[in-house]
Amino acid sequence: MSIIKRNPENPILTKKDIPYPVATVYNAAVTKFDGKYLMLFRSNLLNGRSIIGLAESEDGYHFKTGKEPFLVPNTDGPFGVYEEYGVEDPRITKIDDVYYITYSIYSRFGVRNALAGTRDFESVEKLAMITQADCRNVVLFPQRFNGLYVRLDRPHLDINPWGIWISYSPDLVYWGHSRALINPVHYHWDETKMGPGAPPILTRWGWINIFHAAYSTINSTIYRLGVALHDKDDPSKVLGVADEWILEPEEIYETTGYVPNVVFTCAAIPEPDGSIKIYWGAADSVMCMGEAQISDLVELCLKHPREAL
Ligand code: BMA
Repeated sequence: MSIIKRNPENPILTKKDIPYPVATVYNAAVTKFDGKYLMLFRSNLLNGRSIIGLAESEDGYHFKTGKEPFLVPNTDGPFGVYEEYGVEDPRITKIDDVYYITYSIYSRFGVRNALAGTRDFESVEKLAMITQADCRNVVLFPQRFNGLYVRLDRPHLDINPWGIWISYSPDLVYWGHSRALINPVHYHWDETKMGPGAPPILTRWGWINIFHAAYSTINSTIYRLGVALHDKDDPSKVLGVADEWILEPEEIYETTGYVPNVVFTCAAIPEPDGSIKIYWGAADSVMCMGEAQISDLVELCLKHPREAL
């Protein structure tokens, strides 16, 4: 039996639900705000470039979309230069009273990552561009460690398959002390590349890091989800990386679409009963979700681990 139980109503959000013209709805951030679930989802416009829309839900399963997009590329200033080709794959982390949004920005200069902030999901302020090219998948931890903010990300390398790194910052803008934490394993389901997925979630066993990884076959590249556990007080200590994936493309809405054979996450929400809601984009076309037990994910990391590096 699969460790993640798919919602029988999947896909939970598609382009048909969006009141403005888009080709896709996927790779969404989700957070709890004011007693509701708020989702920021990526959509390709009909010219192929991406914007970010807003949806909300009472129960985490049924989402209603806002009338207008929430975050779109700037057309001038420094953000305008680097967002020219679109804004993609948001993640939300609440730190103190601010909901921080990290997202990928594309331009002729490559892909890098930006940071925005909101307190109310009505207005949003773009704060800084926080990586150079080429890097993607920045997720923030929701607290400071020894006074420093911490993030996971995924730089692009020439001489090694791409893996998960950690960095530190005094102010969320300037980042350093970077080091590699989890690398793809040769001839394994994550061998082509991997990257952070949902912002890390604190459990009594440590931080759960739900990531994505890709495996290239002669036919296509398959994106699956995996899980790792990091030490509560020092997230650079990886306590275990589950050897097996936790989700792979199986349903028709995951195996066919804009990019077939993709499940890709930017969000997971822990619930008080020990379950976790995991949200994923399927085939770069629609939004899906499913549920798991946090203790099962932790057990998988600790019982059948593989080497982190
Ligand atoms: C990655 C990113 C994701 C996308 C995935 C599958 O490299 O571009 O946004 O979901 O590929 O196409």
